[in-house]
Amino acid sequence: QAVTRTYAVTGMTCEHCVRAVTDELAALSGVREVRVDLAAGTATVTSADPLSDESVRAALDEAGYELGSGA
Ligand code: 9UX
Repeated sequence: QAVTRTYAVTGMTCEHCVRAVTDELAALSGVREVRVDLAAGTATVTSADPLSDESVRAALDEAGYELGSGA
């Protein structure tokens, strides 16, 4: 039973950012699919189990971006 959630991501401004965010989130345990929308500033993640906000925040921070509020 996969879980899909959309996160607001602050700081993405180009396609390289999209790649960096996608790769970091894809590396999290249990993640099956990541779709990043540059224009919307969001990342939609499908995972086997719900991800903790802390792990998502840490992954984004690792890539140089921030977990925003909302979305
Ligand atoms: Mo280029 Mo996207 O520095 O941050 S990777 S704008």
